[in-house]
Amino acid sequence: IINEVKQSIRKFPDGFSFGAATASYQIEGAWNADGKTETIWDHLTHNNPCSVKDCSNGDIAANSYNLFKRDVEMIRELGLDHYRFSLSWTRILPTGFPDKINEAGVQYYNNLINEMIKYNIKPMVTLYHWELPQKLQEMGGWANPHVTDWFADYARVVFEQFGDRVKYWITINEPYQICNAGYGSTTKAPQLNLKGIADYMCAKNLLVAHAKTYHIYNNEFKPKYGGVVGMSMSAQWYEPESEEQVEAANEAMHFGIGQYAHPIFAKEGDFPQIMKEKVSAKSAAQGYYRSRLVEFTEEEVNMIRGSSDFIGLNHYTTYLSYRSNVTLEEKQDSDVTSYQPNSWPGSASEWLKQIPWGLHKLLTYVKHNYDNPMVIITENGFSTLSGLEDDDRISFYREYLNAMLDAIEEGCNVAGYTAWSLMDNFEWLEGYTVRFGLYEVDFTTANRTRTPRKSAFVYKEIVRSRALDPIYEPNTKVMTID
Ligand code: PNW
Repeated sequence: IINEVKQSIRKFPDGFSFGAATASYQIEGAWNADGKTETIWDHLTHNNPCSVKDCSNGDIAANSYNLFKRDVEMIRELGLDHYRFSLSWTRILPTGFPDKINEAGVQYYNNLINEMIKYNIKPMVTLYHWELPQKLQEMGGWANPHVTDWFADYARVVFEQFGDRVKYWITINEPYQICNAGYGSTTKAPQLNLKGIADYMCAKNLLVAHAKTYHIYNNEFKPKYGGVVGMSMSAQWYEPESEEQVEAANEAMHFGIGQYAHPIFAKEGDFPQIMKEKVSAKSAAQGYYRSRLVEFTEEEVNMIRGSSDFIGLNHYTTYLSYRSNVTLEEKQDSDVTSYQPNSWPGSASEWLKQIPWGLHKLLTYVKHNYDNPMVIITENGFSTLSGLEDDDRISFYREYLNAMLDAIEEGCNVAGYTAWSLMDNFEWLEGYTVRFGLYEVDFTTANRTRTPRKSAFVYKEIVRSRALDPIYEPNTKVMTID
């Protein structure tokens, strides 16, 4: 039997890039060190602390601001090709604007990048993983159209400082969480809770900001540095509950990944037609004088269309969808309900069920709807409670990687895979109650000791062998750098 298994071991394509990801607020700590100023997540956790499950915050987090050398050591232990991390806007620009560049903040990221380059690890840098400068929020944040220039100016500073060494850029992480959650609900900063209004203003401005940034890089930096720029989309899969519900699930996709991917990757650009129609009709019926969906000008449609070299997919889970009669009072513009059956295998997070075939279907959807773009899976991972024996996480990674290989064999253009996360971190409103790390972090000790979980050893073997051995059992005694 073992021989049969060994013969069926699947290989990853040549040149495929393996990595792991983190985000600045979730790991760095040092929230006000060396000139850094307040962001919307500092503001939320300090002013509304118990909207976080354990009333915790990211003031210290995993203390990566001081422990970045250990982080790079972990990346070397795992043998990763790339490491995806994000920059804190106010660490670099304390006013939010380029009038004052904070040398200490720039130095921190230079130290981290240089340490990675020294060991041949490719930096994949996210400019914005949810930490808007608080002062910019007070001026409306992503709902203020001027944010498109604030963001583009920040991006230009970043390209000037780090562009010589960073070849993979992600402008923005998960617009859906920024706008729909942060502006349309209270589940992310700035907890504005203006669903159907502020989330759509945010969506428009964010896409324009992204496109301006893409064109700045393309015109001014790409000729000398030759890197690529994309965006990371929250990309969950919506499966029809039955054969009759194909249209409903399709609508859920358009209101999910489509809201942000369609304007960039679809041939015709712009928000999906179904979104434009539904929001416009509902707005009229509700007594608004114009559609709550803030529409793009033709010039903006053209500027946004094609403004990415690759699509970053943050994929975790799958939902079942069916058509439902949503009333005008419900403030929901899609006429679809989505849910996860209790029978689906769960994780430590209520929303995260393990459905690997959802990734296969998602990649197929992206290939068909967006003209087979280059895909980088920029996040995929599983939550547990603390503890080093994480067989559930191991099976999650194996099965999702297997589903990804199904898609690649069918011609999906997937160039890289990034595990979320390198280490345990501040999980937003879940605080430190759930863990996503390949490495466990001990948040009770001052030195935030990092210890590899069993999944770290298995992932390391996958990366080393460039293959998926379904029965490999690691020796978890010693982690080494090979
Ligand atoms: C991502 N969902 O957020 C973020 O990019 C990370 O910062 C975060 O730590 C990680 O996933 C785990 O939560 C998501 O509801 C939040 O499907 C919600 C969903 C997906 C991703």
